[in-house]
Amino acid sequence: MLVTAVVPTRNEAGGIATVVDALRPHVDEILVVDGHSTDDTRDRAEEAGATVILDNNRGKGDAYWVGIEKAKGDILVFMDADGSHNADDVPVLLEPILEDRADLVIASRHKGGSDEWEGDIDTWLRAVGSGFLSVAINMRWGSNLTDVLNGFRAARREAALTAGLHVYDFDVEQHMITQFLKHGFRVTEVASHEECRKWGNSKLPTFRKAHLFFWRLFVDMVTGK
Ligand SMILES: Nc1nc2c(ncn2[C@@H]2O[C@H](COP(=O)(O)OP(=O)(O)OP(=O)(O)O)[C@@H](O)[C@H]2O)c(=O)[nH]1
Ligand SMILES: [Mg+2]
Repeated sequence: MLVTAVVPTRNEAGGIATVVDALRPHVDEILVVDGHSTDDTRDRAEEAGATVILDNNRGKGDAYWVGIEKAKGDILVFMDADGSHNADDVPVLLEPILEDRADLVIASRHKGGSDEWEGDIDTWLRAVGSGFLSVAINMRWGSNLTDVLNGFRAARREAALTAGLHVYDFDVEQHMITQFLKHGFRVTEVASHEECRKWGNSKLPTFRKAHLFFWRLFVDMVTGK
């Protein structure tokens, strides 16, 4: 089975080469899906050996869908480009899919911990919001998830294409899970430790975008596939 890493980037020149280097031993293809960065992200990624493509400039969710469509791999690994995810955990993410126990595997910070949680009110709000969304999704679809907003995950590409994604923004993480569950695919979690962003700036203004996640939960709950 071929494995493609899908790495969404927007202005991550500071560390994209490090991320590509770290992923290389674990995957067959590295697809950097760039959101029209204004720094040297694309050049740095290409120099490091990644295949670089542009998304449609609509947000992280857009990058995910472009990556799903363009990837050559049978399994996709989604990993952020800010140094917060540990590429050495990729084999742990892949295992449930390779053993045919899951179609989507989420790296859980509740099982592996997160340095980001030792932060300010902003990170506290994220943790509480993520917990609420996880509980709501579990109650609605009978799943047993703890970290539905974590971007570090692996998916069977065929299942991702069947499930489909209809969102363009940061609500893509929870939406991917609800789409898989709606289509009867198996979603599970493994432990993975998250570190704080190591370079560049956050693209997610927590307070300004908080409504996005709750609105998406509502829409996904009341609509069909
Ligand atoms: N292609 C694309 N990538 C994006 C976009 N917005 C964010 N990203 C990337 O998505 C990943 C996650 O973004 P982050 O800003 O780290 O979001 P976060 O992890 O929720 O927040 P922090 O880690 O606190 O900064 C990073 O690799 C970003 O570069 C976008 O609009 N398009
Ligand atoms: Mg991040």
